[in-house]
Amino acid sequence: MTELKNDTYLRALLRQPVDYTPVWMMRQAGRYLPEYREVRKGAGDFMSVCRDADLACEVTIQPLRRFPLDAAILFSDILTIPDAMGLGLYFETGEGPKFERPITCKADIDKIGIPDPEGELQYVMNAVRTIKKTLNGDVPLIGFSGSPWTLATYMIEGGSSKAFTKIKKMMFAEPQTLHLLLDKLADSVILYLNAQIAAGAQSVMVFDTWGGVLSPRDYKEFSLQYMAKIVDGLTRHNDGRKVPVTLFTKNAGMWLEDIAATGCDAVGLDWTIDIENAKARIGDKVALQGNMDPSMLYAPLPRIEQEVSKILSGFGEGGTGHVFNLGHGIHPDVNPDHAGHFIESVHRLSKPYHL
Ligand code: 1CP
Repeated sequence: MTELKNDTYLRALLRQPVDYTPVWMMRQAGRYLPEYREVRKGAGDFMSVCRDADLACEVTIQPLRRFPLDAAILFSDILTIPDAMGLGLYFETGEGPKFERPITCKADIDKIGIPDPEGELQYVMNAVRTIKKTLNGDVPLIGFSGSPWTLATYMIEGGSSKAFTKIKKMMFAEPQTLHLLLDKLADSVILYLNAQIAAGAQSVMVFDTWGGVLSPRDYKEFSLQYMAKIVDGLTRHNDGRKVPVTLFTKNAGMWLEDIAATGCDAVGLDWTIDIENAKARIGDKVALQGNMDPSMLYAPLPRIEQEVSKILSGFGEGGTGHVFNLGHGIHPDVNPDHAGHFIESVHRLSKPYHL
């Protein structure tokens, strides 16, 4: 078993006693850090950082040099799987991710294979191995993937979307075709996450950024069903420890009971729900991750601290089973000192909840 100097994050996910509430930030490595922008400039573009294990490791560690974060997250992207399926990922400046060959019909789906994690995606596993070695047991390493539904939105829309008309057209006109794609993606995600676990990831998270654009029935059929399949297929013990799995669907406050029923260890919350309400509904089954509005980091420091304090008291008594986080990724124009104050506040203000 790899010795861990700080296992607070893993313990909280398993609802075991901890001394304080652990914290990490979604997108904690990224453009709000000048040292990240420097590395990306040197590498030329974002995917070149992902494909180079030493650079991916460097930017993963950067936020941990600045702040006493309780976990590191692999530096990569959810779109590595569609790219490995041959869709041709590229980034247009200021416009986000795009695909050269988006999915348009059943024939496109029949053509795509399930990527070999130690083949086309070996660069991701190499990054995991390098980061794990460099962390040297300081904090746990989080592996991640996109959910099948969220990956499918990018693959069918050809990039980011606001109205999701192309994927919804397929969903309502040809549901079986979309199911075929989602099933292939679920199988791919299972292999991919299990390979990250074998390479050293000590917990995994599934990002379902766009599940919240579905109706309750469609969410269950087209997103949650496939996340449940992933939870069932994951390696849940490795290296002498449990490997906790966190599911995060943005805008899913209405469906928390259904998410918790998948058998995941933790549910990620965005900021549109009170954590108190979430805890009352599913806190006896799973840990909760979240849930400060990322825009709160623009506020003056005392206001950030007040919000941290509100969320901690909302989670309340006992305190364990809570991993503090933002409700979504940190914005690129946030002052890093505000992020530092946020993290320090969580540690300081949470201690009384763990006596
Ligand atoms: O340098 C740059 O300009 C690239 C910006 C960037 C970064 C830093 C992208 C492109 N991806 C990433 C890294 C990333 N993406 C991580 C790294 C680990 C960390 O948290 O520090 C993670 C976990 C992701 C996950 C991701 N990528 C998600 C799910 C989580 C979320 O934020 O909702 C999604 C939807 C993506 C797609 C994507 N990749 C990049 C961008 C700008 C986007 C979003 C596009 C959109 O809004 O549709």
